[in-house]
Order: sequence, then C-alpha cells, then structure tokens
Amino acid sequence: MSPATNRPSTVDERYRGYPTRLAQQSADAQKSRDSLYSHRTLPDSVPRKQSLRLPPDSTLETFDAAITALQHQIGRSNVVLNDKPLVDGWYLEHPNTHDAFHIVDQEDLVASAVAYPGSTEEVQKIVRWANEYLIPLWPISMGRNLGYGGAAPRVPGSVVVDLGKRMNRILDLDEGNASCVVEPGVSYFDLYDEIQKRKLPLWIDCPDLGGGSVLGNAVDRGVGYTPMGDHFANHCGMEIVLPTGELLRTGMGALPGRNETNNPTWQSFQAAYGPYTDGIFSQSNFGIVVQMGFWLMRETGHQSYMFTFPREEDFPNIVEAIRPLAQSRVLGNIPQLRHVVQELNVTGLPKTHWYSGNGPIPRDIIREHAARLPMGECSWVFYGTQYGDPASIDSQLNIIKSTFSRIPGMKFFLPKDVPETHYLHSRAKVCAGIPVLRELDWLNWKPNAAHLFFSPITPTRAADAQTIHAINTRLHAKHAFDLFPTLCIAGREMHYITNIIFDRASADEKRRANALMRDLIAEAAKEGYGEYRTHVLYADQVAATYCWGGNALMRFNETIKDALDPRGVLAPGRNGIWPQRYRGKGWEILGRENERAVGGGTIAPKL
Ligand code: EUG
Repeated sequence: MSPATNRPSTVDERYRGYPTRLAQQSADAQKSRDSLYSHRTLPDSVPRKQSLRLPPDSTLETFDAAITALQHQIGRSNVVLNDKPLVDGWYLEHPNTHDAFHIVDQEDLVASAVAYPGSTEEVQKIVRWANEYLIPLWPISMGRNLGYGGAAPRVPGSVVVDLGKRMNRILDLDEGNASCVVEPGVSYFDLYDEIQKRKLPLWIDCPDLGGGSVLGNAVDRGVGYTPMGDHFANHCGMEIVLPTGELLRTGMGALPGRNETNNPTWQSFQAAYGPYTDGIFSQSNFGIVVQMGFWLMRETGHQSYMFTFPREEDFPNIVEAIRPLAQSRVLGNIPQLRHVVQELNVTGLPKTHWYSGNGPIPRDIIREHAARLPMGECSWVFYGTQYGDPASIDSQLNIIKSTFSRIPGMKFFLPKDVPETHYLHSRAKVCAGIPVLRELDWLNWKPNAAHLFFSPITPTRAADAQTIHAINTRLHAKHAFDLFPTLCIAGREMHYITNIIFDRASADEKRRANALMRDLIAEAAKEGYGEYRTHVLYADQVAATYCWGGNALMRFNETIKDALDPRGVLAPGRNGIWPQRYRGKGWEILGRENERAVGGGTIAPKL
C-alpha cells in the first residue's frame, strides 16, 4: 500500500493486487500507478481528526462490547477497527474504509470497522450480530465501485462487510453450459485468468476497468462491451443472505437438486416459479448476494474499429444513425461514442500538457491538439466492434459504413491504421472480454484527481440527445468543469456518462463538483431523464426524482425494506432506501448537505 515501495503489489502478494499478466505484458500497473502518484501533492495520509467514527447511537463502551462479541464469532483478525490514518491509495490498492475519491470530507463517509467473512455462514453470523447490537452494515464485494462511492458506507460509522477478501472462489466453471458461479471477491481479472489457464473457448464480459467484482458490478447493474454486456441480464441464479440472517436461493436454485446437490438448471434458466425475485436484490439493501451465476460467451471472431465525425452538430445525426443499426442488431455490442476531448485525456497526459489556462479547456485548443493526434481533427469518435466470421464481419461493416456515410466528412479507422498506443487497441481488448486498466489514464488530468460519474438514461433519439447534451454543456460551464461525455448507445436508450474530474485536495473543486451534480440531476429530471446509477451521496436526490404516483415506487421499496429488515441494519440509505428506524430523522440528503460536509463537516444529522 505504501508508495515508498516502488512497485505495486501483485495478486499473490496482496489481496486485491494486480495480475502478474499486466506486469509481464505491458507494465500497465506500474506505469499507471507511477504517473498517478507523480501528479499527487497530497501526503499518503494525514492524522485523523477523529480516531474512530462510531455507528449512530453507539458509545465507545457499547461498540467495544459489540466488536469483541463479533470477534469471538468469526475470529479476532477478521474484524478490524478503522482507527488508523485513512489512505486513498489508487485503483489496485484502494481502501475498504472510505471513498478514495471523497467529495465530502475524507473522514466523513467512513467505516467504524471492517469485517471479513469467510463463508455464507459467517455472513449470516454478522447479520444476526448486527440485528442484536443495532449496528448498520455496509456490504461490499471488492469496493471498486469507483465514481459511485467506492467502498464508502452511506451512514458514517457503519461496519463494512468486505465479502471479497475471503470469499473469492470461482465455484463453478461449466464449459458445456458456458456459465460460471462466483463469490463476491472474484474480479474480472481472476475470472479471465482462470478461463485462460483452463484453455476454455469462453469469453467473459468486462467493463472499462478490469479490477472490479463480477458479482458486485452485476448487482449494481453495470455494463460491459461484448454482446453479453448487460451484466444483470446475463446472470442466472443467486444465493442471498437476508437482513435477518435467513438464506435464499433464487431462480431454479430454489428447487433442491438430487441428494441435496445444487439444482441442475440453476445456471440454465433465470426465473423460478412465481414472481421474478432477482431484480429486487440489484441496487438495493434487501439482501447480501454471496453467490451468483453468470452466462459466458462462446469465443468468436471480432473486429474493432473507429469512425470520426467532424462537427459538434453531428451529434444528433450520429445518434439517429446508430438507432436502426442497434435495433436490427447489426451492432452486436454496446458501442461507445466519445467527444474528441476524451482523445486528449485518455492519452494519460495531464491537462496542463494541453492547456495552461484556468477553467475548462477551450474548444479551439482541443481542436488544435486533435489535429495532431492520429485520427486528426474531429468532434466525435465512435468505437465499435463487429462479431462473427470474417465474411459476416465484412458485410456488417459495409452496412455500417454506408449508414454513417450520410454524415459528411466521416472517417473510418481500423486498429492497424493507428499507433499501438492509441486507445482503439485497448477498446478492442475490452470488446473481446479482455480486462485492462487503460481507462485509469483519465485520472492524470488533474493533480490528486478524483472522479464522479453523472449517468442519465435518455431515449436513443436526436431531440433527446440534444437536450441532455445541452444540459451538460450549460451546467459544466456554469460550475467551470471540463465536460467529458462517453455515450453507451443501445437501440432504444443510451447511457450518457459524464466523468466529473476534480482535485480532491481542493475544497473549492469539491463544492463545485457537488453543486454541478445536484444541478445535473435536477435539470435532467425536469426533462424526464433519470440516472441509472449514482454515487451514494446523491442516492436520495436521484431516488426522489422517480416520484411518479406520489412516490409510489419509494413507498413500495420501503414496504419491502421494512418487511425484510425490521431492525434496519442492512445498508441504510443505499439507493435512497431508508429503513423505518432512520426515516424522517434528517438522514436524507436533498439539498446542500454535501457542500456543507466538505472540509470537516458531516453529512450525518445533528442529533
Ligand atoms: C462508464 C460507463 C458506465 C458507467 C461508468 C463509466 C464508461 C466510462 C455504462 O456505464 O456507469 C468510459
């Protein structure tokens, strides 16, 4: 963890380290960490203002007694107090105690302790213990939900349940069925490496960064880029510890197999009989998912490519061109459309390399630099991949080229047309299910860079594309941030992701990032656009935008929450769902609470 060691830890040396493959092939991990640390002005850590953040309603005595009791049950070394200085680290050596990309005070969204269960039974013990001592739990798989809060609990002083450290087995890898069953600590790197080791003709599907938990990302409804990129849609079967400690299996797993074996169709058919329950365990606090099945893709031919489009105003026309291609499934995966400014930040060079002025980088400066990059001057870059045999890929590409040729000045590139270092080569890997770290290069943009995603969903339609882009452009300018749009475009909806990069050493930038985020959520909602996912600090505000029918959806969620978690111990506030014990006591963040919690404040209500 200490940057004093000049080499990042490998998986063999440290839990959540990096796969040696990345060191051997490209020194990716080393380079990535070195450049990040070279832009850092903050020290590794500073002395804590408050040595231990207790859970709400606890005293040092009651908390101490509770921790001792838990240590008796799952082992002394598996329950660790969070009373040391907080270290933000970096992607592969990230904290499980707080948000490495803190947008309020570093010490505010912190755990009181971290518990490391080694089995489903131990998760049940932890949950029953929490019910007895009324201590809030915050389960994480690996804690790499970066840009959305990382490992940070919503209620300061919660006990983080770090499932991934000891529950990291691939329980099943079935070549014939093309499926697997994993525990929370299995990363995309781990699953990929195991498939390579066994030489199976299977692909995984990974998001832009490969260090995250397969299970955790799917439970948060994350996205990847092979034809099986909808992670939740491609899961099959779950094992869940409920908030009172009971155990549940969903899908066909509810029907016992012969002689107490697992059901033979658990990873073959998603539903069971009766209501489809799995959905309520995604983005919720209704249970702790401890096992999850996934479908894998059979390996196939693939060809990645890139189109560039010259004008800013081409944006709505590009979206219109994509829609029929996606609906007819000529596009087999989720392509990304990026603004050209991303071509600058994904080089890994700092903003100061491109622009020495204050405030957002001006459009004409971006243009000047883009002209000297491999793809030349342009405004939008489309990254696509086609799948199948060479003849089929050829005919698909012809259709796509002819569709995009309606936009004057478009250019087409294959990976062989751009240098080895160009992002297209990294994109080609991700779209073939090979997990990489390239996207981390964004974080060199600013010193001490932290980031935050704004992730609204809109229809795949010209008018909506213009509306959401105008909102983003206007509000990023108002709060003086660079706008970094990456769009993941499907046939009927698109995820318009913006990455808000801020300096976590600057209280001013934190306040502006918070204000920008609040404005974005509110303005998007006025047009009917809602976020598919958000940072824990904006969960209440986002949840409140889904208010149709007098908050019918939240009232429904609260009814389920109170039935399943009567003592309100499991992840209070996650996705805006508060258990009865917390409701109406000032925990909800709907106004300027976040801005006030920068620089020593707290989001917790004054009691
Ligand atoms: C990205 C995509 C996401 C997300 C966060 C980041 C892409 C970054 C589609 O969802 O939630 C390049």
